[in-house]
Amino acid sequence: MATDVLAPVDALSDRDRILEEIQDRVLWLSIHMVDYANNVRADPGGLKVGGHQASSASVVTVMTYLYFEYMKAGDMLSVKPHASPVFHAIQYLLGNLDAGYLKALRAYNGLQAYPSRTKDPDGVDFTTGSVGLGAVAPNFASLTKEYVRTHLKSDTPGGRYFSLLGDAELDEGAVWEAIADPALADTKDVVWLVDLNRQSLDRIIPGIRVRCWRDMFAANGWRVIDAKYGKRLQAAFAEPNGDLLRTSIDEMSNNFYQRLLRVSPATLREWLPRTSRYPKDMARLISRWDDDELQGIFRNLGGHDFGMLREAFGQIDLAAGPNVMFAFTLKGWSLPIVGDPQNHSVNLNRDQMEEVRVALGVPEDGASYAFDPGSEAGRLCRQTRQRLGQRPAPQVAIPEISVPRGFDRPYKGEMSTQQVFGLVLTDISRNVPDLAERLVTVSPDVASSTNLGGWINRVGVWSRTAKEELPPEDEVRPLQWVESETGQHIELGISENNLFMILGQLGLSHEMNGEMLFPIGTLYDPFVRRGLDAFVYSVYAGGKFIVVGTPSGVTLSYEGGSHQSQITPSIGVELPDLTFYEPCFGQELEWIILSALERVRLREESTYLRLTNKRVDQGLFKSPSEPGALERLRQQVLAGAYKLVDQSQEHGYGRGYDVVNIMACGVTVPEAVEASRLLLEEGVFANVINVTGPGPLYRRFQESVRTTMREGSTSAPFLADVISVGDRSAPIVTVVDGHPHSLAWIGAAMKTATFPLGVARFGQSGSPSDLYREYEIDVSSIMAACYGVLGM
Ligand SMILES: Cc1ncc(C[n+]2csc(CCOP(=O)(O)OP(=O)(O)O)c2C)c(N)n1
Ligand SMILES: [Mg+2]
Repeated sequence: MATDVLAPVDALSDRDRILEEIQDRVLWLSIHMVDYANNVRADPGGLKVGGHQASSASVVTVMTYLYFEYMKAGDMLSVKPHASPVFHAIQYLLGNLDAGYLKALRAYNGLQAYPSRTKDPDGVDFTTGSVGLGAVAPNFASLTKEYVRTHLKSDTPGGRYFSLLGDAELDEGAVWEAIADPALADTKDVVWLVDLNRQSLDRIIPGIRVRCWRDMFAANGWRVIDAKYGKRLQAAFAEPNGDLLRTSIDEMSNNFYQRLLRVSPATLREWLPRTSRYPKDMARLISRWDDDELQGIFRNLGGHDFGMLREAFGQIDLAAGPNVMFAFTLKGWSLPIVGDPQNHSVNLNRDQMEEVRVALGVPEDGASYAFDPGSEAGRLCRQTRQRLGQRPAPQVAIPEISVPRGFDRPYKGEMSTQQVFGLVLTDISRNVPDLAERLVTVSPDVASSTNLGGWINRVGVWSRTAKEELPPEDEVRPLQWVESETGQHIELGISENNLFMILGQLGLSHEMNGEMLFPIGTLYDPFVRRGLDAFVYSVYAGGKFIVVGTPSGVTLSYEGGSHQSQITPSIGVELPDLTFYEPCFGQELEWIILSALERVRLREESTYLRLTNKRVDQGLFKSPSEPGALERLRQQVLAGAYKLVDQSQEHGYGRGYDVVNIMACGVTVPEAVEASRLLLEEGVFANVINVTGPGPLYRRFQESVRTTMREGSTSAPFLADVISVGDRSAPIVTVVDGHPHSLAWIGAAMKTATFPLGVARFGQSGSPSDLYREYEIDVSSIMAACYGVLGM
């Protein structure tokens, strides 16, 4: 059993030596993975595979330090997109990744180009790729854990959240939107590590940026820590006249410093004195080091020095609030491409690879790149794996919550879907306690105007700070804003990016904390565009949530073109792992919300609901009394469409009659019903199909296409359950308060002539009827389109 007794690696100098050995191997593995993918693996297409050796090299020291010394079990790390090889290299050394994957970076079924929670095999904590988003995800994950802790009182592991980000990621507005949001201000267990290599993709980052960033973090309450100079450089500063070297390095531009990284030792010796006010003293100072020593000292930045990193990590104070460390590094550290301003996509050639392999003491190709288990490095790898636990973590069981299919509540009179949304939330809080206790709503300063008021009055607003006592007020306000640790609404500042980021992390609580949450976010529908990249990020990363865009379309009328959404239906239909609905009636929406919550529970999909503040006559919805028929209708609503007006059934018509199918979505359904009534007077039979969910409907079409491609035919043609055989060749008019393109495909799916109506120009202020007329989604336009498509 002797091998299981792990000798402690205590003495710091020994430890640093072992860390350096591991770091060198991590560096080798990272660049080897990129090299193999580009230069060794068969590439039939001849297309560049890509990968980032220089970006990886700049973080190998920090990541080695994190994993092999600092991190504890339960800690989570977001790794900057271009350092994915470093993450996988470490997982390989820890025994969490098979050696075969070292040859499969960017390969089909291999390792993804950028770290992916859902697609990589070795337990990525945070998906990254779109710069600035993965960087802030840990802050939202930390907030989520805090929410879980205060509500479910569960034993979620008390991990810390690290974000290792590229310095140019700080150019992204998403970063500052997150940092500035009051909801995130006091997240305590968050540490950002900025890989300050002072290079981005195209250029060297101007020095002024770094000074501004530090101030901006500090102004937002962050503790700012520097790992600027390594211990060797610090020792050099401590020499007589050493402060001359410090002043020179501090004052030289980033461009100048980077250039000096690439010059010969002789040139370095010649140019360094020129940067000093006391050139002779500087020349004397540096003359005490030989060429190798001088170059080593000049390059010895804090982010590549374990001693300095240990000291900087020691300054982290999690009780004080979020921490940020600026780790000064070199892009392409230890590689021949170091400091090259264009090194972002440059990879080493064969000779350079070989040179680096020898310099790093790596066994010849073909041998295992793992450490001998009996070696010191091998032992530290094993200790580290025991400390951090295995990856990926085992899956958590789905909670047994019985989500009802409906509430049997009648919807009467004139109601809007936005109003019904509020009622359904209240019904859940009254009737389904297991579900309600895990339901959390979020809104970027539009909670009341998106109808969350009733829910908020019931459940309160989440706040972790003690409430200030105010003098009593007589007036009873419709929206009571009671803040407490048990509130279930999280209010954000106006940032749609933050909304989608938090939805993604709340929506991953099941996987991250072992406690499922049912997150529902609301925002004005046009501003889905504003948060779109974060929306895509959160869905791609595997978050499961519901987002409600309301109000929507030109129906928002008086608010004008800047607030009227138009392209959002297309976003809803096209985003994978998302189901998009735009129902018209209360009963439909109730069924849809409950089914969306069930799909969150089953970890199947997220849902996007496009709602409206326009009230429509609920009497137009006919609820069958027979339970079987009612359930069939519910299924059709969820599957995306059902027939609301069936002229064949109501009035009968035979062959040769003028029949048209109007497929209408959301608020346009009553217009379509009225057009149908008027058309009947003219002898035209216009059925009305209520498209409740363009998303699932399009998916059904795709499924029928795929089945036909695979099997030559489908058992039932597309929409056979909704449009009967006799009506299948009838022409179609589609109507949506959004871009007509979003439903235009239905003609191809039905193989029949189709006129798509919708809003294809920017909107403007006016009453709904003014605008419906202007954008031709009113009753007369629908009638005209029916005549047109019938060729009348
Ligand atoms: C939103 C977004 N825009 C652009 C890119 C393309 N891009 C990839 S890396 C990069 C520069 C990154 O620089 P930095 O964060 O400093 O990382 P480094 O390569 O220096 O490690 C850019 C612009 C991207 N991935 N995401
Ligand atoms: Mg950089």
